[in-house]
Amino acid sequence: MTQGAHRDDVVVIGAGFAGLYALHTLRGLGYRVTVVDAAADVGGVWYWNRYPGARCDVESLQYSYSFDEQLEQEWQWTERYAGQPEILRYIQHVAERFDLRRSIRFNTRVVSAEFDEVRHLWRLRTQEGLDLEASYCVMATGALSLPRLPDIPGIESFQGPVHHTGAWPAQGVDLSGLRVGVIGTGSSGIQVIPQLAQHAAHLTVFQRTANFSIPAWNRPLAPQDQAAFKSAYREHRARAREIGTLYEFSDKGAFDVTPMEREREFERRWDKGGVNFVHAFNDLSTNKAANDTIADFVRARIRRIVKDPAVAQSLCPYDHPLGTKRICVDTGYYETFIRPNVRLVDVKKTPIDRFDSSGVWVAGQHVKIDALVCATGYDALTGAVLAIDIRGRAGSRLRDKWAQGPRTLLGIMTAGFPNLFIITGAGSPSVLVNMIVGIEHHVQWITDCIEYMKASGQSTIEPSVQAEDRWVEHVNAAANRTLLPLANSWFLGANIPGKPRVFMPYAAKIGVYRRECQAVADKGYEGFVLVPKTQPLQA
Ligand code: N01
Repeated sequence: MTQGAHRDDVVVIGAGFAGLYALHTLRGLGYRVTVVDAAADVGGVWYWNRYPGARCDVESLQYSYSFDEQLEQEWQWTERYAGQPEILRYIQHVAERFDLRRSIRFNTRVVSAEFDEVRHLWRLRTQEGLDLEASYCVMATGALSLPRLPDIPGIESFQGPVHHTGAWPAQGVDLSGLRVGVIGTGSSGIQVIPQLAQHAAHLTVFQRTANFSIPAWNRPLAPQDQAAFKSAYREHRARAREIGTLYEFSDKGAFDVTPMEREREFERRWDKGGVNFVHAFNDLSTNKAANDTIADFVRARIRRIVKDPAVAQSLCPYDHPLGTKRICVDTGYYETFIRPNVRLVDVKKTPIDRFDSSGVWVAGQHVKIDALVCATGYDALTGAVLAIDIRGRAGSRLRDKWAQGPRTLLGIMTAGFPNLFIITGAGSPSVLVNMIVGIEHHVQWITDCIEYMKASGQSTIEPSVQAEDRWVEHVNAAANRTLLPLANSWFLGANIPGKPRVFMPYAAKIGVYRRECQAVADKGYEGFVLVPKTQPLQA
């Protein structure tokens, strides 16, 4: 053992939904587990995303753990879509209820992880100088957890406060009465902009790409509705394991009905609110002409809300099919642009030249701002994994291996990096489905795998290169059957200059994917190379 290293069976990086459930499950089976997290407490993305308006767009009764029926029944959600404070309270409640904090080291950032081929274990180093060792390393690092600030010339010279939505100060930020600039109109921007507009003296929104957004129509949850849903929780959860989120899927194509019927269906779903809107017909994600009908409907709605034709035109997305960038769900987003204290700057037409100490230069004009909010997104799916210097067999670096894009088998493991598991990573449905459904599935699969390893006397497991290659092809083929690769989205890494353009999540129904994972396990981890305890690891 490294001098002073802390030794466990499993080390888990991240104390969000994934890390906490992994800890609860593995510790419950008698494994020694340590969780490390850079934050001061549990919560993961819900710890960091405290910006005003932060809210989940999966309904709260579905965006919750299913592993404990008592927890499920006792926790009372107050709104249709829970806000960040309520979700964080829920996660804190789970940590207390299952006594999880005692196994978590907070304020601890892992900087490197190296596989020791002689001792068959992972050696981890933290920024604080702590050494950890474990037979298994579980990356519960989150798909959207490495915030990205815009690299606009001069931004470092701006003298006012700069806040990224994904690293919002825990004590909150008072922007009332200030001239505020906000960059970014993805899900975070669309949520924070209406809130900022209410408090700022003036708000300038710098939009690079217009996005499609659907009203949430959030509301308090009626006790009888909550009770009714909970009385059928087992059926709802079983269905969610098949389809992700309990949307109302249609068995009709957009052109199987008359234009009037189609319009009525879009209206009905718009009036109900939320992501369910995009499932109005079964070919909207695969047929561009069908997609045009729903995109036209949303553009007409934008024009109906925003009367200024030039502003409305800028807010209308034309450069990607609806749903190929993650659909946004809002509360009063388009209405915000009617306010007299809000100005939209379309930076595709009038690019940001540079920042200076007191504001932004746009097309030769100076826009004075006192504070800047960056809702500029994340180095998604691979960013937080590769932020750690991970070295596998023969000292090979994961950053080098993934230089042309992530390569995994089932999205869970990668060849050459034995006993390293990734939760909801690239190559799994991940961000395309309800994250908690995906997390619970992965934790269960990983736990079963570790139990199998123990029962059968195995020391290491990793994918074979051939099986991994087949899986990568399979994931690409699934994406190519949809319209998803048509947008310059973070799904493809398009938001990060130099990031390889590879569609990262697996665009299959979670039920299909679960069966694929189960089949692999049932066949004794087919496609994986297992090395028994007595045998040295082959190079
Ligand atoms: O990030 P994004 P996000 N100059 O990458 C713009 C989840 N989430 O934090 O599109 C100007 O989507 C960028 O422009 P463009 C959800 O999965 C969920 O909003 O690259 N603009 C874009 O408009 C979501 O999809 C919830 O041209 C720049 C924006 O910044 C994911 O997190 C809430 C720029 C970034 O949008 C990420 O969402 C919040 C620059 N230099 C988040 N750089 C809910 O559950 C970037 N942009 C509701």
